[in-house]
Amino acid sequence: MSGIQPTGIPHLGNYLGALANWVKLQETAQPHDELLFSIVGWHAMTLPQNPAELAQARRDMFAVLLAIGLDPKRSIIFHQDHNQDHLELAWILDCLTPLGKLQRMTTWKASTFVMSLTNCFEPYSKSRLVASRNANSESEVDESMLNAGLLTYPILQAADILVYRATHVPVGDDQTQHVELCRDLADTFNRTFKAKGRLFPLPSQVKTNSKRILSLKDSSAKMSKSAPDARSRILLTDSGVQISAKIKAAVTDSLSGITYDPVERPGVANLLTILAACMGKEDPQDVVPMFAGQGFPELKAATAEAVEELLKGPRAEFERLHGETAYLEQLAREGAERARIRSRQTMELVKARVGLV
Ligand code: AQP
Repeated sequence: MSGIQPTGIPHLGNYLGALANWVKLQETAQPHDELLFSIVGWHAMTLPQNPAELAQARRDMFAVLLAIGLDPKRSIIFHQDHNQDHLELAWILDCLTPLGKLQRMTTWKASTFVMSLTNCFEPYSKSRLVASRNANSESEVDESMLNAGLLTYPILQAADILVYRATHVPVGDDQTQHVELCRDLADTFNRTFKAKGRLFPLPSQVKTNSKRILSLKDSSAKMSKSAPDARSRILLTDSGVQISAKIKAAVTDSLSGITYDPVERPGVANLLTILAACMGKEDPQDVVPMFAGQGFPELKAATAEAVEELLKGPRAEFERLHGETAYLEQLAREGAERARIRSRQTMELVKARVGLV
């Protein structure tokens, strides 16, 4: 089970960090494995959203998931907000979660600081983004001003997983703490309502080798859908010309030559990471020898070409699919129904255990 927020067209970071792995999992799964991939609209609401843009982003995201190769015959692809069981379980888990546990989440702790987006030296966190949008200053923010969803969304994430009694969660390192919380909540539920034995398996995080892709404009931040500068990210739907222009304008440094040094030369390291990932190489060091005696123009040209090669198939498929509204809606309905059949079984057992029959 994994999910992605409909907060815009996915970017290269989402693709290399998550979506490409989902497709790999689908290709390598055993016939009895069940795969669920969700577009998590309720999570998107933790940030202020324009309703028309959110509606469009939900539709686009569904088309993107098909365009990259997820197959609705093999995987259950659905909108989280089409299945109320997530919310019902989230409430029950809310009532089992000490407030202190949520306040210790690093994503929440980051929300007590306000930094301007251009100056922030850590990857964007939602909380910081909200805080900086709302307060527009660099002072400490009063956490009582932040919306409650920012505090409790890790519980909703746990419910997204546990409502299907999922066993494996393919997510990046930034989600380790949330998967730990999910395991804790599963264990707490199992121990609190143990009359008929353990109900929830403790899900494991499936770690991938994929690297964080950084913003093309600010190497101290990750590439992000919500970052204000559109030139900081490459979208899955960008044309070859747009890809070249964005990479040409990507930040590098004032040193000469090409070396891989993520600490001293994060901008160059980011381009090498992107190039290596697009060429199917795990270690960015492996592509450094390609640029012996060369400089940034050659690195940028090779990176743009590799990105275009990687994205042109999904882009063409997205263009073909995204106007097929009735077809996409039909698939979304079917996906949600398949998801509900599974979650309903869990919720019947949950409700019987807690006494809400
Ligand atoms: N820059 C990145 N590099 C590698 N992986 C990334 N992911 C996100 N950004 C990068 C991974 O993509 C998956 C889906 O992300 P999400 O949309 O659910 O949430 P996010 O991490 O908050 O992604 P964004 O793009 O930054 O969205 P916004 O701006 O809306 O918050 C996750 O597995 C994530 O690790």
